[in-house]
Amino acid sequence: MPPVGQDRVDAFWRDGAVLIEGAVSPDWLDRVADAIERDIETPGPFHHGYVLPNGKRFHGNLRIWENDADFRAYCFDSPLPAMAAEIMGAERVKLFYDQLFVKEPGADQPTRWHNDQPYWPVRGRQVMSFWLALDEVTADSGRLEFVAGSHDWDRLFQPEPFAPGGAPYDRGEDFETMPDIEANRGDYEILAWDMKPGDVIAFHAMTVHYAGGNTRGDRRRRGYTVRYCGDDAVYFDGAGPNAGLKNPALKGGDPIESEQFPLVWTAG
Ligand SMILES: O=C(O)CCC(=O)C(=O)O
Repeated sequence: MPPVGQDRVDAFWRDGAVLIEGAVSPDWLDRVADAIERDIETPGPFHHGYVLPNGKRFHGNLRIWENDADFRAYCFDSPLPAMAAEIMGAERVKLFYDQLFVKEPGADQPTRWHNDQPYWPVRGRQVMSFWLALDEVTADSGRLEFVAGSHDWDRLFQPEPFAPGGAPYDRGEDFETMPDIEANRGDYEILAWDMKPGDVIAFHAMTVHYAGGNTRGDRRRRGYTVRYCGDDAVYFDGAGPNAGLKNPALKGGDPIESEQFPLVWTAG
């Protein structure tokens, strides 16, 4: 795997998101694809899938590396940890968690505009994700979109449920209401890339993003995201975060590093 390269690192820090084509080899893709089918068959405790009113299925799940050797190997041993170190400029890279987003053909519910960090019990600049495409991804199959530069807004938006009828999140004091980006797309610079299997998008935890629904009847849209933290990331124990991501072993301000958030890469 060649390094990410300075141009892409610069694009990440300028825009908050960058496409890395062909980042994941066919061997890793096969292992992840098989693991996804196992997860759909037998989801663990953090499953967050649902069936839409049109009968089509969205399968979501998180912290799945903890129960599957192939997801674990991808999070620990694939090129991703070194890529995260290069992008973040980190000396130590910690796995935060992994998450699956499978929009089956016709699962046309978009993923609402949001930024990730308010959903998470972590604060810091060195916090990022890699979204891996398992299928060809196009505008009509649930492509990801990003508001360029929004990672630098320094604004935390109130988490809202993604599932129709999902339980509300705690209201955080410093959380703002997300502006209606959908109705005012022209006011923003929006970045989006068609993807091929094996491409990844690297994006910052503060970048405002969205994904369309899968309106195609002939193609799945399987996305697998792995999230990493670097040197400055600390545990946050205030209001807002997803309960399934909290870690009782840590208290507010502790460096992100524990059994739940393991060290996966160090410099030198
Ligand atoms: O794949 C999707 O629909 C949403 C992905 C996303 O929001 C994420 O990985 O943070």
